[in-house]
Amino acid sequence: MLKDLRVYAHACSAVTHDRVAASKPQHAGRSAGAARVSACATLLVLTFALHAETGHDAWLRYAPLEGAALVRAQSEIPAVIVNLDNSPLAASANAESVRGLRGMIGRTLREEAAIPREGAIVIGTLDEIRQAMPQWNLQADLAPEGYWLKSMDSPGVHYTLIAASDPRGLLYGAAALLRKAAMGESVAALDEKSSPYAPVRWVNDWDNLDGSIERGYGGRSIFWDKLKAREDLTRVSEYGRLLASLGINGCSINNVNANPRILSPEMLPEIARIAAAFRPWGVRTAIAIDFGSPKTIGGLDTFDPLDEKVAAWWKTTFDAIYAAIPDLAGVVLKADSEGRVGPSTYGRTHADAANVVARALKPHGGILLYRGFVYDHHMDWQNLKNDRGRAAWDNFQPLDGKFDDNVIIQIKHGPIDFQVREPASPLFGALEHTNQAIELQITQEYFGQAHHTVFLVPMWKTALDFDMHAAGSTPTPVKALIAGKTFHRPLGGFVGVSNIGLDDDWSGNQLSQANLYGYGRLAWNPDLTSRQIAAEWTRLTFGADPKVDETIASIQLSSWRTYENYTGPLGLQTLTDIVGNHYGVNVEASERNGWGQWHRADEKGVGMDRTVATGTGYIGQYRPAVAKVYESLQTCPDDLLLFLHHVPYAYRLHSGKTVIQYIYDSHYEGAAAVEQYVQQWKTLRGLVDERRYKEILAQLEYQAGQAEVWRDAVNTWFHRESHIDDTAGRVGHYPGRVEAEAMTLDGYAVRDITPFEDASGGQAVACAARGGSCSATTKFSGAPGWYSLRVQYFDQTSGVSHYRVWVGKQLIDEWDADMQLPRAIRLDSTSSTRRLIPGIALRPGDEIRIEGRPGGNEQAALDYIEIVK
Ligand code: GCV
Repeated sequence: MLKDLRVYAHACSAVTHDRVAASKPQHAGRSAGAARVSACATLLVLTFALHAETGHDAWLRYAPLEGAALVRAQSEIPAVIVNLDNSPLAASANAESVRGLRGMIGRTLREEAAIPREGAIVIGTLDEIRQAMPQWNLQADLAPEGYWLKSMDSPGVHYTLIAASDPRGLLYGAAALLRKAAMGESVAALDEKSSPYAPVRWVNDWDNLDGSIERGYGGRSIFWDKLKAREDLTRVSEYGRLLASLGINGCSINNVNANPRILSPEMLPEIARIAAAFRPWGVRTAIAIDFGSPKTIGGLDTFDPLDEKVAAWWKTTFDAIYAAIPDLAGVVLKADSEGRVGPSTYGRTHADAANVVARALKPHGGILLYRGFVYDHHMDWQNLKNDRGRAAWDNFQPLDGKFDDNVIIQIKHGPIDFQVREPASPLFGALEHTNQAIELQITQEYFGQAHHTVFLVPMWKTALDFDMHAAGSTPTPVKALIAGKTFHRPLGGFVGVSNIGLDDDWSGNQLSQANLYGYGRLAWNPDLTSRQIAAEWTRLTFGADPKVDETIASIQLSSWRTYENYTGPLGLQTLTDIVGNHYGVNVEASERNGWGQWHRADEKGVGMDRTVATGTGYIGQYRPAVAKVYESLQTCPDDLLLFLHHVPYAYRLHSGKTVIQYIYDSHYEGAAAVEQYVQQWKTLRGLVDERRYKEILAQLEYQAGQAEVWRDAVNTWFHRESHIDDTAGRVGHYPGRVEAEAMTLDGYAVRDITPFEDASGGQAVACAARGGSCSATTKFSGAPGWYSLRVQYFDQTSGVSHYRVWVGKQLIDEWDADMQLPRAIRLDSTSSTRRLIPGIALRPGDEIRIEGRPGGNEQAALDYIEIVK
């Protein structure tokens, strides 16, 4: 259908052109030609509307089915829909079904109040359906929030039941039916029961009350603006709809670095408005609170959790909140972490802190997610026994069994902080009498933010599937532990740190939506494979073309490894500026400070010794079966080697390669892989709507340049530190590269760059001529032929410089440095950006001149050019 329209639109555009050319001398009268032009214009508008996808609809586009899928769906979907349940959730399920099917099969189902004598989709709880149709004799035992999609044949009439044990299940059942239809599956003979893997399936949005978002890359907050809930909360209900389609049942609406003001009485109506926007979608609202609130908001002289006044204050406060929002899901609490106050102020334990809040929530059915992300960020880096990785276990394992039943310890998937490669946190295997949840970060804080494509599902699955050997010989993967299955806990589940904001595409990057989708699908069913999730997302988001599916899956499924390859392989962690923007390269930023993200690379070797024998003892926090594998160099997996061991650069991996050569090679492989993604994506031209095609292409092209920046920076650093050459001779040798500082400079001044690895040769050139321009010139001395020119320049946020490139007297390219890169203030790897100019005919002696005109406080800086075949 879309393809047909595209062809027709093309024909129209040809007609339109002819008409314009031919019609100049004519005047009045609506000729047949004009009418045709106008019909074409209408169609073009329609076509444009169909193609101008912003990403706002995400995976709920309900695009028209095509071909056999359409024919089948039209024959299988009945004309009527009946909703037997009068809850707002069932109303959403009903409305969404009508909306989705209208979009996909082009028919609007008739809504009727009772089950008709013709085929119908029937929405209702099991009890309601049994009551309406006792003769169906429906037998099923459905778990809370679970659903049953069931085809029922009464004589001559075919019904499709969306049955559930409760209204939330109806919502999830409707979403599942729509997903099936959108995937082109038959819905004629259904008998599918599904229930969530765990009761807690939340997102945490780190939104500040002023409308900014901590680690948010998709625009400003959909919830907050200027310390109030936004006037227009449409996006909140749209977000609720997206979340409901995945089975997410709770959302914490403010930053875990909580502004205490969230608990002040004037915020109650604001929270209530947000809760109302979410409610029809079965998403219960939660809030993040500050542990010092009894003092800062309550006016008490203490927030000691064992003080009765404090307990009473929490009780009164939550009684008032629940009076306004009876279905508040609960609370998230970050205490004694990264400067937040906590029980340590009074020498109390985390259990004391958690329980005093949990007891105030308990009468209302509320739960407390108490974050396990507690560590000392002022540790002595010179003490080789210190280890931030130990912190979660050290803080919480001794308290196992001391937490109330409505407390859940929310544990980041790895022991540090969402790094590109970490082992599963040992704490998962150490809590037998305490509820736990896994915290996964959907927002790509350490994963290139909105500028790099990294599909996180394979990484999350690695953690979820990891067997902690926590109960003898029974397999105890992390997913079973956090769902409470292993130790029969009443509560537990999944928390995802969300990646959405007000941007049209929600996440600042079309492909990053897949991470929210994947998180939600895993929270419902962690046994889904990464491939299944990628296929679903791609089909729902971009349509049914198999080439689109294969290409996007191939990019997505390799993207974590690719990103790891060009950032920090072998368990080094993301070698970014951990005290700055968490984006650009800064290999040493993690060292010589108290934050504890140390990799301990020096001239002799690299890696954190976390062994029991000689290191920090972290490995001993795992159960013996796991500890044994990690402790020994013989069995420790290469991917985690440098997270767990300190080894010399010449140490040989299981593959036989030395550590240093692996570092070099993986960076080249990673950068080459992104270059390949660009080529793969280009094959989708015409198969993906133009706007999203171009946006993704631009993003991948940028990422390819940035991956090279990473490659060169990390390799340069390790080369200089280790004094060991790359056996393939690449590191330090860049064919066709001409350093800006080696060019003939007019106005440009040479600058040393910090850290040195962030610019080629450790230097760049910057132009101080305000209002004027500078130039850097070189003479081409290679063989005549076609070349590509790469200009590596610096795009800071402090202004917009203009660049022009000349070959001899011919201007061959010009552009503005106007990207908004994350806190790109300095000349470093964050602002370092590549301009690719393909197809240039060069002859020996040609003069290549780059002219930079500074704009604002940006200095039109240049790192190098590369002239490549
Ligand atoms: C919300 C990391 C992030 C912080 C975040 C913290 C946390 O340190 O950089 O932005 O704070 O984790 O998870 O609490």
